[in-house]
Amino acid sequence: MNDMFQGLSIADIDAVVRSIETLGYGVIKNGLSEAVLAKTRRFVEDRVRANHGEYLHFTGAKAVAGTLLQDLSESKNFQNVCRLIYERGVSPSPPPPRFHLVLRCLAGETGQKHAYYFHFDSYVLTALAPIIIPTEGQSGDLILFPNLRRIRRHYLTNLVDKICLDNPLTQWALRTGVKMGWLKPVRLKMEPGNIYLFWGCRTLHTNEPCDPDKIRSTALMHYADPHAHSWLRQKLGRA
Ligand SMILES: O=C(O)CCC(=O)C(=O)O
Ligand SMILES: [Fe+2]
Repeated sequence: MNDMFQGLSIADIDAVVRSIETLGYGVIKNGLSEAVLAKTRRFVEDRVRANHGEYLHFTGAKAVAGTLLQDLSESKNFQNVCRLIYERGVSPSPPPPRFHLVLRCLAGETGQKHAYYFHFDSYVLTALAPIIIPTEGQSGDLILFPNLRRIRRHYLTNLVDKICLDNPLTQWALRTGVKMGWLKPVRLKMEPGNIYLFWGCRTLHTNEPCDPDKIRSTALMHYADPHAHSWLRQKLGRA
């Protein structure tokens, strides 16, 4: 069968899960072909140019059609890899391999506002494929404080965490701590072609800025929402 993603052996999957647990992230090296990267790069460059060189993001399968997010999310091999990582790392009963897809394009002055926003993802596993990473000036590294908390079983505890984190004072303290070197996150200089994986809902993370005249673009596949059926969340109508 013609699948754009090669898949991994069980030993490779185990190594990725071990790496996520110990280093805080795992890498699938050279999992993407240059052709698939090139068409996604073109997609990003065209859209950013049309947006006068400013920040953009695309969410959902329709919005990212024609990019590697479509190819990867439809790849049976990639779906299997995520399911197996989840099974080994979290529980033997993974949800169906459906992804929340986001393509981010940091650029221009507006791009600066989308850096240093520390957060936990709402999904368990985050797979990140860098599309364009600046090679000069600030590279916009991904920074991680891995596995800080457990998966929140209840949406309410997740919400309390969010309120504690999502305010100017906490964000300022984290940003300052990182810039001054008082806090020592894991820092990833990402390379297009690789796929980076981490427990998004357990790992406090953000990206650093890049220079305003450069594009930094990342494709994100978020897998397994632990609060998909939360009554409270539905009532509050929150993401
Ligand atoms: O673009 C990145 O490097 C990370 C983005 C991220 O964490 C997110 O969108 O949830
Ligand atoms: Fe995130």
